Amino acid sequence: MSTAAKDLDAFWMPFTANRDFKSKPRVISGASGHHYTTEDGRRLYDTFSGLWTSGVGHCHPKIVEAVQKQVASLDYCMTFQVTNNKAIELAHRVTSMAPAGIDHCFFTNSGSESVDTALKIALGYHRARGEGNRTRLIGRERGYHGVNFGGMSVGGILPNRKAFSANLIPGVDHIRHTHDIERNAFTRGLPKHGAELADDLTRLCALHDGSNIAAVIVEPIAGSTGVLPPPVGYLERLREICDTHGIVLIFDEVIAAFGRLGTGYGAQRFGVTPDIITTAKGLTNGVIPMGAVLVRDSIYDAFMQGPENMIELFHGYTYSGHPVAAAAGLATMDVYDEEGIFEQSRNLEQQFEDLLHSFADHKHVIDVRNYGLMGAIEMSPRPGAPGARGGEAHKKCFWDENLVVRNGMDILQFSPFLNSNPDEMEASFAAVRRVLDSIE
Ligand code: PXG
Ligand code: PLP
Repeated sequence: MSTAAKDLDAFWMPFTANRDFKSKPRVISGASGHHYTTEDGRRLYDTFSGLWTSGVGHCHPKIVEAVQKQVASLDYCMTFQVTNNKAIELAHRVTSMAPAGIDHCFFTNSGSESVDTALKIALGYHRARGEGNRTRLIGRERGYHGVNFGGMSVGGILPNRKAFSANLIPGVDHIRHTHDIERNAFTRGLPKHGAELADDLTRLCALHDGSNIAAVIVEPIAGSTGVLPPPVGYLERLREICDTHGIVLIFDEVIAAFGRLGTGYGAQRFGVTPDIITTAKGLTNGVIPMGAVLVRDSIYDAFMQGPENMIELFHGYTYSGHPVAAAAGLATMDVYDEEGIFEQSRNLEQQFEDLLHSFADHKHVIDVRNYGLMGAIEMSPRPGAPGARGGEAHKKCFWDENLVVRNGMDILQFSPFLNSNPDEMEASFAAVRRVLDSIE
């Protein structure tokens, strides 16, 4: 009996329709490069690079080797009170790639933990400076900041919040999202309209008083909600308003960092520097769970006061700076450098944009969006059955076309490998086209 049929009931799957899935499971048992394999020997092309995670491809030999070596030499070492050489090295590596003035790194194990860590650092920073009244946190509608209580509260995706409405953390508000199909449908790259939506933050400063706001967190380009690139001028405007009111600006770059936008960090591609950057995913190419929060010097320095024998930040995870994860991170950074991955990513952008926008004429498609190697094809929902069309597309791609395609409701999301082969990328979109043609 295959693993699929035998064991699946015990596994409560995350963000999955469990009963529907278990009635006909899609189980992966291996991967190499740009393909997955299944237990029955099928080979599937992965259009989502894992879950935005695995930009240089699966089982990259250099990363595999680094992990194997590390696990056999130093498998675990706490970073509370002692530390390990690999975590030190990786902190240097990721901060040296960051915008000037962002020179400190706090390790976590996921994007969700990075977000909650960043929010706590922002609150602690103001308190350390004697502005402990700054407690409000501002997120954005349609934002995704993971699933822990802090990130869920500043997040703006309704189904993720609905069941926990009374338990969200207090003192949070949201600015409006930037999605505007009427004005921006089928834009290539950054939409022209909507920079003024950043002024919604001014409205919240007037409502709560800016001096009470600790931090604003946004994805510089929203990913999980279906890829919403920021309107031209929007991020600059947010930065200005934060500066005016002394608010910490957090860019949640769990997806945008490490080459997805052709640069080390999205901040560099957009030319706007936040105060804190949250990362995960591409930090280790998805091989070992790890996240990192990158922090501006002035914030770090504000904590480094008082008696030197005292802990400055009462926060940390058992696995912060895990040596095997850090070894995977270091090998990933080597691959980024040695194989010119960010440049490869940039060179694929035009083809990716053209392939996505070739769907503009399709009867089901109401919008196409792209920036860097992030893209989405939004389909109209079937009347009375939102999500059904997207779900069917995902399944048909898997069973009929040997293709893994991610859908969020009726939006197909694409996260091609940063080192995709152009012919394979083209073939994958031809297969998506056949599937969309075949569904109602
Ligand atoms: N912030 C952002 C911006 C993310 O994209 C997280 C935080 C949470 O990371 P963890 O590692 O705790 O999952 C994410 C994660 C999708 C999708 O379909 C995207 C994410 C997670 C699940 C699905 O695009 N991003
Ligand atoms: N719960 C208990 C009982 C623990 O002892 C710990 C850590 O020691 C945690 C939760 C937190 O776990 P982690 O540090 O892996 O986030």
